[in-house]
Amino acid sequence: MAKTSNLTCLLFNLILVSTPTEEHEVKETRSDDVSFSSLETLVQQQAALIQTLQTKLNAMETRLTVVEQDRPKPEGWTHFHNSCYGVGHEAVTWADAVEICRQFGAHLADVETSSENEFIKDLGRSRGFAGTWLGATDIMAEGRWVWTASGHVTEGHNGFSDWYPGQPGSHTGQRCMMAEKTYDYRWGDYECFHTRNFICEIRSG
Ligand SMILES: [Ca+2]
Repeated sequence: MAKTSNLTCLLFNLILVSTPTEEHEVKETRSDDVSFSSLETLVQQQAALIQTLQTKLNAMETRLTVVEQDRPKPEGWTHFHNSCYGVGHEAVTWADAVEICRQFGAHLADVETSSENEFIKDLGRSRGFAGTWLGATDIMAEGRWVWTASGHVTEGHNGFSDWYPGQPGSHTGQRCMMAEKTYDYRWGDYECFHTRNFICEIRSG
């Protein structure tokens, strides 16, 4: 009798262990609900944090613009429209010109309009420079000429471009833009190691 009772108990326990109960399934469902709820809360917190950071970034950019506009321009530089320009009176390589402009908080000049183009041409023309380096290069992607200051391509932006006919040429290694005297200061591409004068630019608005 005792053996029969023990066997019955054993079978009963086996059934309990091997058969998933409704209660067990409910517990799993509740666990999923909790996890999803936590994830949802986390996503909302992250979205709020991103919004806060974006607001702070916008405020910092506004303050930076104000500081840049208030910064006194270097002595001897010339205002024209929304920028001022410094003329490099020493002939240096394109890379040196980039670095010298950077030391003034400026960039090697980019040309965005025909009026700015004429102004920059005259800076070189009036001094009789053999050429002036400008701030465009295709060193990152051959044939794709980009103004380093803005990242815009030299053709198409503002609908303005002033390459001399046949320029930029197909010669490899000519990766830096120059306004050259023999082209009446229209644009040509040259090896960056040449030494030329240069024009720096600081945007003021
Ligand atoms: Ca410019």
